[in-house]
Amino acid sequence: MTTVPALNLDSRQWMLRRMLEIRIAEEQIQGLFMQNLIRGTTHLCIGQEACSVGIAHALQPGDTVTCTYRGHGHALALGMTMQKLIAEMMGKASGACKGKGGSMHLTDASIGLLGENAIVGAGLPIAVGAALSAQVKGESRIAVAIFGEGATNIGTFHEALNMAAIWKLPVLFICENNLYGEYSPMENTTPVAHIAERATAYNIPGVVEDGQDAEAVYDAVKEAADRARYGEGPTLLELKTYRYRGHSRTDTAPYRRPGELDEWLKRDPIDVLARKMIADGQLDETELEELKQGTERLVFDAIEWAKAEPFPPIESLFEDIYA
Ligand SMILES: Cc1ncc(C[n+]2csc(CCOP(=O)(O)OP(=O)(O)O)c2C)c(N)n1
Ligand SMILES: [Mg+2]
Repeated sequence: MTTVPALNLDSRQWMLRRMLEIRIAEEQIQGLFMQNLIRGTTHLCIGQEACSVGIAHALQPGDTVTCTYRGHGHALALGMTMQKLIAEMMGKASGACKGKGGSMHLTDASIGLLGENAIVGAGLPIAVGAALSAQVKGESRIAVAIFGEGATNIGTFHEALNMAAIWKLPVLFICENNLYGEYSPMENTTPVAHIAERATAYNIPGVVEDGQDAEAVYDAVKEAADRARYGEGPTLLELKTYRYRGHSRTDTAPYRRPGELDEWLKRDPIDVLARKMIADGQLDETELEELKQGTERLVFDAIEWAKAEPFPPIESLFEDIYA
């Protein structure tokens, strides 16, 4: 981890807004799930918002992203509208996937989101394929695969890194290391302390970065993205982060170490950026409060709108499928 250069005011404001949108949307999504207005399951990324905005801000139009079921924040950061996101969660026809994908399958090619994926590790080979197509077609776009540290114990992780390394594909492998895979702490499942060390096996750069600092994330992703775009191949980037909530649904995470959550709360990603902006005279407490209230309105409006939207007709089950 190195000293992080400050981004310009527009970038900071964008990242702060988007992090607040993600945080408030996720909190409301949990409430909608408890009311049974969202069916199935949800995996919240509260606490990991700096990863979403830092990554998205470093990408260019045309770049593609695959991520996991814990991807609501990535979808919003890449530009999915709050309406499309909430409607999809609630299974409504106006959702991002016409109500047929739900929380774990958000997809929107128009913003480069090739999809969340419920199968651990499955997004990595898809990103390798997207990167290979860019290389074959001579296009300057890059592909990004975002996954958890648990996914690095899956075969697809190793196959994807190997293939990307030998072909020098323009792909970034970004691991959001939130210390837990479902209910297991990383040290019970993984023999290395830093996921980035696994890059050595594939002779590609392995970088560890602070996942709670949006500017640090941006900086690390930008550097790796530049390398990929200039034909220098893939990078494995590990973002050290933490999920405040349980793995999914109603998991209250009783398996955490005592005091661990409180330690991470001291470096909350929204506070980290807001404090820097306040220190630099770019924001004051009143403006921050107004920003929070404005964001709450945006989320509440989207929820009220989505509640009134229709479910897809039953015949639509047979649309948008391959046979
Ligand atoms: C191939 C496969 N194996 C197991 C599961 C069950 N499963 C769902 S999430 C998860 C943990 C993944 O942890 P991590 O990669 O760290 O991501 P996080 O949930 O922490 O973001 C597991 C084992 C699955 N969905 N897919
Ligand atoms: Mg994890």
